[in-house]
Amino acid sequence: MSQTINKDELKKTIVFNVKSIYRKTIDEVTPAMVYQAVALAVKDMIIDRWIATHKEYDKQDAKIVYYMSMEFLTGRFLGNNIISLCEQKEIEEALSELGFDLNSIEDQERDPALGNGGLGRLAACFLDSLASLGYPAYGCGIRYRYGMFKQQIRDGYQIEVPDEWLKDGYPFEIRRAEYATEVKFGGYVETEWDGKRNHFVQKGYQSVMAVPYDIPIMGYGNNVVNSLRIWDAQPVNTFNLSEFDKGDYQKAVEQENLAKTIVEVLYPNDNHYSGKELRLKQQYFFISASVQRAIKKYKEKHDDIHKFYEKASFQLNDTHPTVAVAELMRILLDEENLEWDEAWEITTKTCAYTNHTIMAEALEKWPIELFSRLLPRVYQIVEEINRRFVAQIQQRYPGDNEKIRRMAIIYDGQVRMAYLAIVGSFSVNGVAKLHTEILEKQELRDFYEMMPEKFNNKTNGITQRRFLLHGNPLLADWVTDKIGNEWITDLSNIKKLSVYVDDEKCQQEFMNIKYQNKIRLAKYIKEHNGIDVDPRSIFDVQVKRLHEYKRQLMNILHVMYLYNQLKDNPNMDIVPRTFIFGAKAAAGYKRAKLTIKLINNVADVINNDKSIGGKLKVVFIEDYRVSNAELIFSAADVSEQISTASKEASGTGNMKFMLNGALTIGTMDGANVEMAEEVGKDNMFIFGASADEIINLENNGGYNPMDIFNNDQDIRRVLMQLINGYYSPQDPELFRDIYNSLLNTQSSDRADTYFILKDFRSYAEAHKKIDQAYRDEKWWARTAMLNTASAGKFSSDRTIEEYVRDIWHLKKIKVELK
Ligand code: NBG
Repeated sequence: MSQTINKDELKKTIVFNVKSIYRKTIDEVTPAMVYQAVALAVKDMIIDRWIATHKEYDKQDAKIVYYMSMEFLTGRFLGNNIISLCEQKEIEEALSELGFDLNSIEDQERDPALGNGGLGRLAACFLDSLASLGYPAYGCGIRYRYGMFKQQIRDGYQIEVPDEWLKDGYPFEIRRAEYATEVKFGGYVETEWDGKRNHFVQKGYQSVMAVPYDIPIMGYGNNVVNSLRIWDAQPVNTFNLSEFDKGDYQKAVEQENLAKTIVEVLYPNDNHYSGKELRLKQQYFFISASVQRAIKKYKEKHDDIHKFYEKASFQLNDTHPTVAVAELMRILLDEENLEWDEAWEITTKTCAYTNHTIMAEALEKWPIELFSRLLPRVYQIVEEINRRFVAQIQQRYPGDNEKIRRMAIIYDGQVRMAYLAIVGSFSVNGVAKLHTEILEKQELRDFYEMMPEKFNNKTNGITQRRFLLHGNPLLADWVTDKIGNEWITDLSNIKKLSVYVDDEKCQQEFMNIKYQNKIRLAKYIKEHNGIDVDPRSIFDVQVKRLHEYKRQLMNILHVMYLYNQLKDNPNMDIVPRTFIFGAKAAAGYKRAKLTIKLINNVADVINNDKSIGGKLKVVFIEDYRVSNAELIFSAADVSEQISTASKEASGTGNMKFMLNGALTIGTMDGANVEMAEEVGKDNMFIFGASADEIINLENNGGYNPMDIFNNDQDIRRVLMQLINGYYSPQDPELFRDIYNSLLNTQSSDRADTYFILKDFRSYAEAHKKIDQAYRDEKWWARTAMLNTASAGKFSSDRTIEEYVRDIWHLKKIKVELK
């Protein structure tokens, strides 16, 4: 196993791979074929390190964290792996000598898009940090055959196209059939008395085989390679059916269908649960397989199951994997034959839960009818957990039935997964200071009061290796040139840039890099949207999932307002601005999709209006995903983080922009609050109502958007343009729903649920300040650099160290290569 790569050998390997995979010579192949050949060559370089890492786990008898998540939004691996090997130059040269360009080869990779947004991307950043810091970890997830849909924009509307990421095979994964595990659904539970105790046996069930595929997660420059283990489903061999079931053809067919459908597709909802039966099946499927496997692995080396938690932590990424609490109990009770109290102690010392949202519609609740039918034994266990917990509540708060109503795991015919997670875990964390505070004081107040010791905060982070080193190579080189390369593995070093912020030459260099990146993005926009944008204009960007609370609508309404001003006064002195959007809407989220249509219609009108002299442009980037995100963050001047205060748990895009030297326009929400602590409020454009104000209005009323509509003629004009056909002449009613959402009290929703009109004026003011500030080139350059220099706290390495210190208590491993 050699540490360094020999360029000539590499060339030979690539040529050989092309031959053996495609029966072609290197001068006959397409870039997609070269990608496969290079990826396999890189996998060859990884494989010994991967094996060595797992040998080292065993040797150290290391504690492992199992990061359990329905979503891992990893983005492409080739580029990241090459960076982690620290052999970029060699590989680049080898390819170029073969007549290929590394960037365009990387472009051939389909993003593994096994996630929706923030939560899934966070999981991917965490895996990168765990490996780079040398901590033993598995990511446990699902190998969806179709990941997040591809978005096409046709006539301004979002169209969802299936994402066939596995079509040509995924070169980095390895099938581990030897670890296949059976997972059982449905049937009924029989109790068998053995003279001493009851045994619970699930009968008449359907089952599938869970077959794991491992994807290597390379640490940066340290030879550590962890695994992302994603489970595929296959039909069980019908020969395995019990005697009773043999010949049951119907059942065999059903089992086959179950296996086919269960991992078919990722639910495309972000911050919103769908309540679909198949979703619960997916959850139990990957959790049961992962928990069974973790126990088996432990038992290979240990015989005292009571100490399981000393060697394993399960981190539950939101409520989706919460069934792990009950599944671990089931295995300990039914298969390890422990007593309840023993099993409960182990479980509650193993599981830890991260809450990622306070949005009510995201908190999963399963009807007990469905839950108990699908998971009869697991349901029994949840009932018992609930019975004991309710008894505790009664003991602590005698006669307080309100408490039980508010806290019981099973209530009103539903299983409340967040409460199961809290009760079954030793740690409950929020993802930014403000968010954790809101959990403690508002959403989970009762639980915090009863078990404050469980609660803690872990402010999110991002990996600088993908979002600066890989995504912004020009800036990365410049930073290294100035302060050395320690920032790559310890981002707190980036603070050292502060000494250069007043240096005019550095300011120029910094802004010149930004300019180069803007040219790169402008080219991408031209190629993909056919729109010309001027890289000298301010690139003002909002990219994230489309959700009402994130308020893309407020952004576009403000663009409409600016456009009105320009139409009234074409000579108005404003710095040319390019408003860039990128966002997928959940397929069934009508208002979100209509907002996309609105953005595109506004874009159409504005971009084609010669009379405003190109002072405004609006671009909706199709199919926003990790790979184009890297281009976008590096090219942004202004970062839009404008959620209704209290609603965005943390945000992580905000950090990626900051690191790349964009200035934030934002509310005091999520991690924006901590960004302001780091860089100073004066170096951001903060606006809008505070979380306290919003929560107060929500609880006590007193907000009437109609007052604003009546009193503010600019706002009124913009809103009227939603319903007078200004942006939809063929169908003036098209945007009526959006108009109504802001003004009319419909059904249960309060009008303007997300306080857009309330914050509009202060938002517009903040934008005016941006316009002024941008004219002062030195101030802007200094502030942009200061943002980069102040982003040190927001590395996911820092976040992971905190999880390790407070929750997982892992030890670092070292992997030496011979
Ligand atoms: C999201 C929040 C974001 C946060 C990410 C990662 C869900 C349910 N929540 O604010 O909306 O940054 O989680 O923690 O996806």
